[in-house]
Amino acid sequence: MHSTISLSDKTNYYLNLEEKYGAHNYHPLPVVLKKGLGVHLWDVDDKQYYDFLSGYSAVNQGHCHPKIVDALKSQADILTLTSRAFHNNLLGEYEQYITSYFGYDKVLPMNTGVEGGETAIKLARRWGYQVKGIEKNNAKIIFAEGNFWGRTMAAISSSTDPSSYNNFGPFMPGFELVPYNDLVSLEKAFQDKNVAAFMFEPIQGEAGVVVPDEGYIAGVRKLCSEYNVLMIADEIQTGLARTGKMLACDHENVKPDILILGKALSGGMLPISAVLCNDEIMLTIKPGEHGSTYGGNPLACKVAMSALQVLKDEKMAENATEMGVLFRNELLKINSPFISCIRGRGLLNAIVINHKNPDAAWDLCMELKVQGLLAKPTHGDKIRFAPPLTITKEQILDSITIIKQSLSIL
Ligand code: IF1
Repeated sequence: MHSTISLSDKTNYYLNLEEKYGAHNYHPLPVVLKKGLGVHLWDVDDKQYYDFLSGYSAVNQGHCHPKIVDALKSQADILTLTSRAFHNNLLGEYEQYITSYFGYDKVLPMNTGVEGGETAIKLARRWGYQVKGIEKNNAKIIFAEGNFWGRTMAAISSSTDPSSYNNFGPFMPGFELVPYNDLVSLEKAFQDKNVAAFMFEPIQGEAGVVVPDEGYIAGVRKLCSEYNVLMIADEIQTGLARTGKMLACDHENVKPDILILGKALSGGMLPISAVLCNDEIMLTIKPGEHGSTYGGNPLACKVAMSALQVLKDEKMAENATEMGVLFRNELLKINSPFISCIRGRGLLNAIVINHKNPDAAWDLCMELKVQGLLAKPTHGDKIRFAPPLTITKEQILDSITIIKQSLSIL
């Protein structure tokens, strides 16, 4: 498709199966992985790679973390799903664990990240009607341009990316957009009394790791409090130690009204998401008004507690801070004319490629793959670098050597 490279027969066998029998809703790098451990992945030809994507930040704890695998395996033998028609002996303990971990009254467990977003919006609308006193069906939710929170109809209804929403209409009403990192526009939008919530990412992931100005998150908090609008932080990608703090909002000592978690909440084991907030918001939803077959299942509860405990025990936020600084500094030292920008926080980083060849970012990722490092281009010219948070100094320096060598093909 882009540059021509030779792939093994084995690799081609798997690519052809997917091409023939799977929906064509992705354009992956042509590598077929069969094993992972820590920061490493192995393909079907036993070639080893550094993983610089971490399953889009779902495997912050590293691949197949032994403690999380243990939690999964041991619980799988005992009980995996009851549905919420009955109680299970792990749900309450998990709810107690995660609410005290993050300091909220209550949690609502779901599965995928996008379901967490949907849940947050339902809570905000309900709160808008019952607590704030917005007239029936008039509630508005504000989003930031460039947002990404998933692929459901509601999620694409707030999207400004045509490849997300084009030809999927009609869309969800009651959503409005403001520019990201712009408090003046946000305050303007808040003049409308029907605004129930502002939902945003403390760092925009899909947009290409867009880090807002210092003070933005605290500014959002201030405006939300001032105008009685709920602050909803989507920390599905930025959360759980990725940016060097347990939550990206912690960088500005801010507590959102509604916190959405996903991805690394399971360390890559199974889809687990959670929405946290206090009683005034959470208790507006009554029995029968929201839920999910798998939400709060005992297997997920056990895995999530283990995944969260591992983050703390192994000081992964601290390591993300240190390794992130080292990584960006070493990248800067390469001093490549083709890297026009290096940005990020902790181990959520991206570079912007500046090259006359529009396929340069893809070609670079293909060369990185040859050299033993996996990363994926996004929006044509950006490459995200987000290894598991367990990465060591030695491994960072080794990765930098690979990146430096790979840049020489451009
Ligand atoms: C795909 C990017 C990452 C998210 C935030 C909610 C969700 C996501 C901030 C939904 C999901 C994904 C999904 C993945 C690609 C991806 C992504 F490339 F789009 F930007 F992570 F970097 N909020 N992010 O980033 O969570 O329902 O998927 O569990 O292939 O769509 P989900």
